[in-house]
Amino acid sequence: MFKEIPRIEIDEIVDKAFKNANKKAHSKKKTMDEIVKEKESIRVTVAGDSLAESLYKVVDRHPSFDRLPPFTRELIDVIAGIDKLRHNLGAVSFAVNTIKSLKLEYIKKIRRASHAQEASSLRRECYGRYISVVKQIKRNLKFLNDSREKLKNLPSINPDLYTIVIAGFPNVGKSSLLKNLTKSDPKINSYPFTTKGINVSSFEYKKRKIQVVDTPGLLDRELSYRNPIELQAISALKYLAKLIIFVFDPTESCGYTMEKQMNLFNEIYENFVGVSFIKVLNKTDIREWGFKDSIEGIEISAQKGTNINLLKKDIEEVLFNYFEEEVDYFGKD
Ligand SMILES: Nc1nc2c(ncn2[C@@H]2O[C@H](COP(=O)(O)OP(=O)(O)O)[C@@H](O)[C@H]2O)c(=O)[nH]1
Ligand SMILES: [Mg+2]
Repeated sequence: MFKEIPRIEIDEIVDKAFKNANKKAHSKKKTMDEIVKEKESIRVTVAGDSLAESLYKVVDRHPSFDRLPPFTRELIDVIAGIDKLRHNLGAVSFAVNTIKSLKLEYIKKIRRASHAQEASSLRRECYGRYISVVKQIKRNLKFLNDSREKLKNLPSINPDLYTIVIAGFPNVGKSSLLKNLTKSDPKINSYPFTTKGINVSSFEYKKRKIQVVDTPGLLDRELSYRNPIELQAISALKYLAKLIIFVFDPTESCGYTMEKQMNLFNEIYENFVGVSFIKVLNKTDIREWGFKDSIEGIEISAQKGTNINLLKKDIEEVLFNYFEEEVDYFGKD
């Protein structure tokens, strides 16, 4: 989405505008004064149009933030700040309008000029004012260039798909489970707010694509340790997640006690209201290491593939209920 937005270099757009203006400045008038006046008027017109167009493209190619899916909007807000984007786009819009009115103002002035020299000096004056308008929005353009760089690699999570999020402490087996559930290698997307990248994969359920994501750095630590950006990223997940599979490691070989794991589960459970949850106890293949199964959940081995089909059945039940309800809601006879 943000790849379509042009990067603006002020020198380039000014240069291009004035070159275009020179190229197009032809006149078939008879007298020298008339020829110069016509050429200068064309220069002012073409340069103004070219500048306004270059700048307008930046504004126009930004998405309409209000119409974005909430997940995407929240992400953009985390990464670039929607209020700031709006403010900077507003400044660029204003510059476009200023250039357009300068153009009209100088076309009139040049028409009224009494001789060639006056027309040329008016044109130079107009160019000077064009440049100063563009320079005034230098910082706004820099902000937009920078945010474009940050946003153009927005991960390819599709907010319109039913999404399952895998949560749990590091090393409990989330990535292993993701691979096993989807039987394909997850795409790893980098996210500006985690250093680790988000894994995205999918499987099919009754011809529907179900998206599964593993979010290292987000749902793998207590919320109380989070900085505001991470918290906002987590809140973005609330718009995305329909089902959370929480992975426990009852062997505690991940390095976290079951008590800690239970606390994290409770925290996430309380925060994701209206989301379905499935609890999974992983690493049953090394049960002999000690296995604290005081918690109810589906006992699996993500590594060996044990009981993945049981887990799938539970997932399908959640999916079934969700899509049945959706059909009811939209009024199937
Ligand atoms: N024995 C055993 N090891 C597992 C199982 N699932 C994951 N692991 C191991 O646990 C470690 C962490 O797994 P990973 O999937 O990367 O966990 P994540 O950090 O939660 O994504 C790796 O060394 C895996 O090989 C399992 O079912 N059994
Ligand atoms: Mg992982």
